Amino acid sequence: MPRMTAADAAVAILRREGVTNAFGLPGAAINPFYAAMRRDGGITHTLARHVEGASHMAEGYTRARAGNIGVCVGTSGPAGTDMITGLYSASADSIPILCITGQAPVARLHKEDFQAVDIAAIAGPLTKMAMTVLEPAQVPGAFQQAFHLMRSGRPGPVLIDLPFDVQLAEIDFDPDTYQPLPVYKPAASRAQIVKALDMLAEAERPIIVAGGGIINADAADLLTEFAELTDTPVVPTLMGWGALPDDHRLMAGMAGLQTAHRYGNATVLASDFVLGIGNRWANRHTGGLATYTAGRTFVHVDIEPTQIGRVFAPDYGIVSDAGAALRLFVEVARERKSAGRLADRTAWIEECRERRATMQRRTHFDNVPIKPQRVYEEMNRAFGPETRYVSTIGLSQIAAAQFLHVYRPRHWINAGQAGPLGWTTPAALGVCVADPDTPVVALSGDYDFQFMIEELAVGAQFNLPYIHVLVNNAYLGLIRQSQRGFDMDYCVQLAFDNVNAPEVGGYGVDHVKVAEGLGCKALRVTEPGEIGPALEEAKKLMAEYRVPVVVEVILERVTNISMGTELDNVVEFEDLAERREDAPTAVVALLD
Ligand SMILES: Cc1ncc(C[n+]2csc(CCOP(=O)(O)OP(=O)(O)O)c2C)c(N)n1
Ligand SMILES: [Mg+2]
Repeated sequence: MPRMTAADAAVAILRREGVTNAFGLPGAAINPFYAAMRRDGGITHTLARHVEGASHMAEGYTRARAGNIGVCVGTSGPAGTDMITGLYSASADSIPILCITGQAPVARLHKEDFQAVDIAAIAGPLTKMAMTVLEPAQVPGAFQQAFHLMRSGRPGPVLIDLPFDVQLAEIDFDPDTYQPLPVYKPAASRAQIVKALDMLAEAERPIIVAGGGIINADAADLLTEFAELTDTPVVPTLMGWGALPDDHRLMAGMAGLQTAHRYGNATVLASDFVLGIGNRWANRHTGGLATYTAGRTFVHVDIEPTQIGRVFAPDYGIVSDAGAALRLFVEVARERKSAGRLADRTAWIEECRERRATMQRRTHFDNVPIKPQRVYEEMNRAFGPETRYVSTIGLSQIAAAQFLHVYRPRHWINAGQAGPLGWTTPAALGVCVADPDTPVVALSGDYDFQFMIEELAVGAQFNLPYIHVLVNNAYLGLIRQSQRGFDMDYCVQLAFDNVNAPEVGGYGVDHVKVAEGLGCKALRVTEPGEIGPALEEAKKLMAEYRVPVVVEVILERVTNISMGTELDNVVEFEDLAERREDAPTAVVALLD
């Protein structure tokens, strides 16, 4: 039997489970694992500049491609606690990442050793398994189980904590005969799908709410086929955005309190039946449940049995992987179609499309300082359907969801539930590592950008080029807007006179200088007409220098973005589009 250190066995298992990349930073307590990675030579390591950054890089890496599992590695103590935010955003969005930490030697765990912290206990509620491996011979089983859990059922992260002496201990392990454990994914029965389709057939105004579970199951094509077969309009959730292309005739718009379209909400409110697939009825999607559910019948398909009924009781629940359910939905719908048993939905589809063509928000403003809406209009012009967008939270992200267009699954990469500021830059870098051939465009507000700004140096060091659109209002904009309810503007200002950069006009941080200092390229624009040319210039700079390129757009300080507390009371703050020229990049042209 081959003998090797437990750390060597761990690395051998990573390789056999398909891992080719890791994100992290070493420390004394994890050096044996780094030594094993070095001996193996098959894992490309990206050195983060902040350990939280490594965890978000791992998330970006997983989210970019079906089957990927991002691995982040850190030492004992603060490295593990830094990665807790990544474990939270991964678990909240059902994203598998494997977090590996070093730990004090087993015999010293109880002695308050240097950087000994009970990271497994801290990570417990955020992971599918969090384990400090105390016996070297358990290391292979812990890793094998980790991959089984991350891939089974509702995907999510795992933490494995390896004491220093456990990593170094020699064990018997045969990598050649190692085999991944089977993956468990519940699948709907035909009877369940028939029943759901019978309920859909009885409806007059049905919609599908398409969640991130469809993206996780790599089942966007099946969703599209099913929607087309049954002529059912689709409302993607924020995590499901891209499952159906934005220019598809059945795309009905997103619904919700913030990241939503006016026509999306109106269509949900007009519907009488909702088939939710791989979604979790997030509160920013539903708003008040009385409004959301009144007069509608609900079927909920989810891979996790305890998700059915968690937020409200559906009329019918099916426990299934989204892909397995959709395969059967397509099969039964095909049979019904050829038997001429599917309802004619022409009038309902036309009604939804009409809403899309009349209920648009205005994007075309010529104001200086620039209004944010105009930035997204210019981005729609500059970036094609192949673009992958990455964002996290803020007015910037909310407006992006209202105005940008997404055409493919995994092309809107967003920390939907947790929304940690600082997520965007490292996640974008993880996406670049996962797919160097697809253009990546990150979007941040100034505050999100300043969290984890140092990770730009990782992009410069490892030649991970992407465009980072930075919309700068020198405000914690989303929080400023929500403070209107308290009649205050308190502790949310980021503006100051920068003694080194009078040219930023009181907007505080000179992001261009910082980005350049970190080895990136950066441009700043202050007039709407400059945005388009700057984005084109950024593409050239990115190709020439192979580093992240920041395009900072100086916005007007105060712009309120549409939002509300119920689907039927979203407040509009700006003029609505009345003519085509008001929303020139809208996918469906405004009816004249
Ligand atoms: C780690 C963390 N702390 C606090 C928040 C709360 N928060 C959400 S958005 C926001 C302000 C974001 O400002 P900015 O990035 O400039 O975007 P803007 O809203 O101005 O477009 C804050 C503080 C958060 N999401 N994450
Ligand atoms: Mg801001």
